[in-house]
Amino acid sequence: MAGNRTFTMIKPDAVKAGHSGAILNKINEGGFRIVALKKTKLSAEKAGEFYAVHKERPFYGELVEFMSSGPIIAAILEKDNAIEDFRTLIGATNPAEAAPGTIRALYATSIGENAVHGADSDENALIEGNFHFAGTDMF
Ligand code: 3AN
Repeated sequence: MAGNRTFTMIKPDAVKAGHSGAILNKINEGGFRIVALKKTKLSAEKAGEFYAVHKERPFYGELVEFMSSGPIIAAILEKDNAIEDFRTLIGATNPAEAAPGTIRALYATSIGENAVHGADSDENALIEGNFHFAGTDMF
C-alpha cells in the first residue's frame, strides 16, 4: 500500500526569488497537510550527506554547492498516495519538460535549480524527513 507521507524542500533558488509563500500555497491547495516545517540552511557537508546517493553523478558537486548556497524550507507532508501525488504536483525534474501549472513549470529555472525537491519513495521520505526533523517536531 502506498504511504501517506512525503518530504520536500523549497530550494535556495525559489526561496531567494520570494516564491516560498506561493509554493506553500500550491502544496496546501494540492491537499497536503503540513506535518513538520522549517526554514534552515544546509552546510556543504550536510548537503553532501543528504545527496550522497548522487555522489557518482557528474552534477554532484554543483548540486551540493547550490543546495548549500542559501536558506531552504524543509517540510514533511501528509496525504493519501503522497509520494506520487507530490511528484505530479511538482512536475518533471527538468522544468522545460514539467507539465503546465506544476510547481517546477511555474517557478524552476533549470534542471539544476529546479525550485523544489520531492522524495522518490516511502523509504526515502522517511530517511529524509528524519534527516531534518526530530520526532518531537512532527505533528
Ligand atoms: P528529482 O529531484 O526530480 O527526484 P533526481 O533525483 O534525478 O531528480 O535529481 C536530484 C537533483 O539533482 C535534482 N532535483 C536536481 O536539482 C539535480 N539534478 C538532476 N539532474 C541534473 C542535471 N542533469 N544537472 C544538474 N543538476 C541535476
